Amino acid sequence: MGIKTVAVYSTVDRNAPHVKFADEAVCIGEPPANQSYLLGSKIIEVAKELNVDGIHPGYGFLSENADFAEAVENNGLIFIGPKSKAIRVMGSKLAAKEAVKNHNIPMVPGIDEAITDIKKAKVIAKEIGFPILIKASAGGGGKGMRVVEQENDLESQMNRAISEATSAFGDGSVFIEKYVTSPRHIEIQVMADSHGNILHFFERECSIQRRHQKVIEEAPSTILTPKLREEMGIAATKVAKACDYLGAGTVEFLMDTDHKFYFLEMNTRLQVEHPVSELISGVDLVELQIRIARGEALKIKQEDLEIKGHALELRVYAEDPLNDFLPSVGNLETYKLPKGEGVRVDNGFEEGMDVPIYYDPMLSKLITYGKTREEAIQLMLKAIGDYHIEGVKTTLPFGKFVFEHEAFCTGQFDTHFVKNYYSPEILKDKINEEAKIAAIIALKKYREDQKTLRIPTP
Ligand code: MV4
Repeated sequence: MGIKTVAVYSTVDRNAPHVKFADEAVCIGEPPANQSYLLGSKIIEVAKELNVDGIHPGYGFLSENADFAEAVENNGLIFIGPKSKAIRVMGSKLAAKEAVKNHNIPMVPGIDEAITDIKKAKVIAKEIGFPILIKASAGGGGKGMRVVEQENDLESQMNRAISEATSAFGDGSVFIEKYVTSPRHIEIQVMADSHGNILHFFERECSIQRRHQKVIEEAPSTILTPKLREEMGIAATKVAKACDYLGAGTVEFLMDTDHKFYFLEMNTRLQVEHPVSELISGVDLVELQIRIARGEALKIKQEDLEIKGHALELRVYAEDPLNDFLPSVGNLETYKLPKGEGVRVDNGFEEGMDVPIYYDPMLSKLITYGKTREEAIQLMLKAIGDYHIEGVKTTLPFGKFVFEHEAFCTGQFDTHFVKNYYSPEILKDKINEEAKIAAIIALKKYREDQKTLRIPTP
């Protein structure tokens, strides 16, 4: 786009690719995020010093911090994202429910107020019907969430949820929803400009998660019909409208086994998994974010958008899938990326770099794009094989496990996939089985070579 860029970085990231790619780079502090990447006022200070026009908050860190967005606006800079008010509303699950409730958007049966009175909670739970789910209004990452199977457990679970929410978020508000037992996580990418236009860029399916951390995402979802897709797209657009949204956002839904969908929450940032939407729609979402932030109107019409092909994303983490996915930090002694048609790697590391302990240990996102889902899966398996990493353990073998799994390949999975199908033992057995095959092939090759070279055997 011809825009000059300034990167900010902490001392431990001084050699990171984003620092090299940027036209200028400024060190903003020490490695711990609260001494660098979370220092909003320091970042704004640097931006003003360098006459920056706008700040792209990325994902994570300050990207959904309403106070930061507001401070950026108040300092005469452009926050490339929604207005602070929309961030604030969607940051509270109860405020979000309140904002969308009169807009005819399907919601999980439940209440839209904080509840503290156990007697009232019992009445409501019986009305909704067990199992129910207690959720924290300020929640995220599953914190403060409690499934309750029967009335007897309600009081203790509610107290636990309240104390967990209080200590994690400083806000003990909890509410009750019907528990959808085997849902799929389907989210809609939306984009709103400052002229009243709102588009959606179809869905992403993110049901393959572990402990509320997404590992694999894809677009489109194998279970949406064109009719459901249109209904969910319209619902997502209504959510965006209800909070006067601007820029890129994601509206999350749960889909139950009867293919009924329910609005869950809205993420007011560009998400990690946005590349799969870019590939199937052919639109550069970051470019659109910047155009919208400049005040341009969306030129595309909803009718012009169509899904072409199928995209998959594997998050490559420096975590050990054989050891409870514990972070495996260290030096990237070997680090060779796969490449080729239909392969995209959004990467943050280079050979020889250390993986720092201070941040989420995501090394890259491995993304493949094919005409069909089968083609994208085959490209992914090939790309995993061509990705050479030594020095740290990664989620690549876990990805291979999923992309070869029948439940994944047939599209028959839900948010319990990892719990239902994965164990380190299965992966270990698979790795050993493959090592045995490799040894047999090596032996066969060795014997053939012996024949052609006519090496006399003693
Ligand atoms: C639910 C649910 C079932 N029923 N709500 C998890 C985090 C937060 N974003 C919402 N979550 C859930 N809400 C009702 N009423 C199940 C989950 C859930 C989940 C959702 C999407 C993807 C993975 C998940 C893993 C566990 C629980």
